[in-house]
Formats: sequence, structure tokens, C-alpha cells
Amino acid sequence: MKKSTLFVIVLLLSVLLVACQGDGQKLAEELHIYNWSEYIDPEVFTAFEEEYGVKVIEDTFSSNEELLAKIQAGATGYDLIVPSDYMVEIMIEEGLLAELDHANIANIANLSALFSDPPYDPGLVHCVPYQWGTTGIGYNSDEIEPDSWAYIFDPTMAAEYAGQITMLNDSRESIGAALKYLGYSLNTTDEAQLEEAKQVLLATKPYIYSYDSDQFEDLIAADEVIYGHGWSGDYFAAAVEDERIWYVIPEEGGVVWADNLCIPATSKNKSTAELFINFVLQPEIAAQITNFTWYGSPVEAANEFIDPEILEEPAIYPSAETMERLEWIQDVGEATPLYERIWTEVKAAGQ
Ligand code: N2P
Repeated sequence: MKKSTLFVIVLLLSVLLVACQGDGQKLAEELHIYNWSEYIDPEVFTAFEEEYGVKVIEDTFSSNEELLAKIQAGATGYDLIVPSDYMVEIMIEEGLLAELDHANIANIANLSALFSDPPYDPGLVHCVPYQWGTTGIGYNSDEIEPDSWAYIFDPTMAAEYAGQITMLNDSRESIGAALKYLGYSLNTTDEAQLEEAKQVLLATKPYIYSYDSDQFEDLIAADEVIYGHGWSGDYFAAAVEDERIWYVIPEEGGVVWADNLCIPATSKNKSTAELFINFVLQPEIAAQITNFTWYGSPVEAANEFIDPEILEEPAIYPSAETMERLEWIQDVGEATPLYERIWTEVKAAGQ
């Protein structure tokens, strides 16, 4: 065979390989991802498009409950969604997630043992862990050094910073923080404890600047507020630009969570979505994401590419001792409507 013929054959074969997935399906032209805000380096989308010719279109949500409501309401345009642990469990139960074809996601092998068999999705049947982090207090260190939830929930302490405090706009997170302040589990189903948490949230409401899950860190940078309840990585990422910003896990403890890449049952582009999941599980790409978000990566092999500053930060990769103070949010089953009612009442109070 002539060299040039061989070349043409090899070329054709590689074009075919790129155009087809393992299951023989053609790649989609576009992939629609519904994600948390500022949760991926946009360059990762560009790199995926350059490699496979698939354009990724992102839309964002602010809470697990908003994501669930949207999917329950029949939104069918999404190929990838990013629910947290407890929400994965709820979505599996409601039949909202497709099962993953692991044959298309060989890089699952790159996950650390800690994340390869999570209790909310044993065997990673439906989702693959994306990023993980904690919930605590972010602050302007020129002004304050908070170490306890009392800075948010003790009315005398909060009054000193009236109108300069934010809280997440998130039922489980915000009620959870109040429960932690009271010394209860953030997964309690005890109605008396939940009523107490509601009273704590109501008492501090007059001092809250806003309930915000998207720009809480920017509000500190803009000197609108001094501290707030929020997610670790967003504060740390903001600290790169504004050294005054820092983050702490309060002494009473906080939340540890993991968000996951999952494919809605209605996606028509499942194998392309699996190709994307496989793409972000590559060590260099996983590290690129963490270097952008300042959240922990479940991809163990990514560590060598992650900025040492991030790897060595104890509030991002907490010690075993700190881990003991952290709690995972779990599906509270029949108590869920009670949590939602309390949150609606807190939000509506004094309006
Ligand atoms: C990123 C938000 C983190 C997700 N901006 C919290 N589960």
C-alpha cells in the first residue's frame, strides 16, 4: 500500500473516532449545562470545543431547590446538571437522572477513594463528583475576625454590623447554619428544634443586607458588607483580587458538601455529556477547574497540578479534626416541606 493511501486511511479513521462515541452515537453539536455560578473556568468549555467541536452552553442556578424545581417543572433542555449530595439522592428517587455508561467515562478511575462510592449514589450509578467544599463565614479581615455563628445569629453581635451581613439564599444551608449555632444537627427532623432555628433566623433578619448565593463575596470586595454566610471557594477566589477577604469554619461547625455532574433523564445527548464528564476528570483539567474555583477536586491525580497555596490551605482541604466539626446535608425526607415552609416564612417576614 502506498504511503499516501495509508495516510488517508489513518486520517479517515481518526476523524471517525472523534465523530463517534463508544456507543456509536454521533456527537451533539451543543451541550447544555445547568451549573452554579462561577463554578468552572470558561476556558474549559473552550478547550472541550477545540478538542471535539462541541459548543457548551451554560445557564446558572443558585440553589439545589431551584435546580430541582426547574427539572420537576419539565425543563428538558439540559444535558448536564450539578446537584449537591442530598439533592442527588432526591433526584434519583424521583427518577430524574439517567444512569451513566461507565464505559464512556474511563477517567472515573482518577477519582480519589474518598469520592468513588458516595453514600448518596453508591457505585456512581448516576453521577460523578465534580467539586467539594465547606460552608462557613467569609469576612473582611481589616474589619473583623469572626469565629462563631454568633456573629450572624446573636442579635446583640449582629446589631453592631446591622445591614453589613449577608446570608445564603438557601433553605437547607441557612436553616442548617442556625441549627449549628443552636448546637443541633443540620439534618434534624425535630419540630421544636426547627421552630427554634426559625426564631433565630427571624431575630437576625433585620440585620441582614441580603440573602444572596451568587455575589456574597463581591459584596465584601465592594465594601457593601463586612461578613457573611457562604461557600468557601467563592470567598477564597475573591481573595486573589482582594487580600482583605478571608474565610473561616465557625467553631460550632459547618457544612461539608460535594457537587456532582449528572445527566437528566430527558437529555438527548447522553454520550456527549459523558464525554464531557470524562474530559473534566482528566487530572490537568480537574486541576484547572480547582485553580479557578478554589474548591477541592475529587480527582486525586489532579493534586500535582493544583496551586500549592490551595492544596495547603486548611480551610479548603480541612484536617481530620476540622472534618469532625462538619456535617453533610442529607435528604430529610418527610421533613423537607417543613424546611421549605420555614424558609418561605423567614424570607417573607417583615416585607
Ligand atoms: C459556586 C457555588 C458552590 C456550590 N459559586 C455550592 N454547593
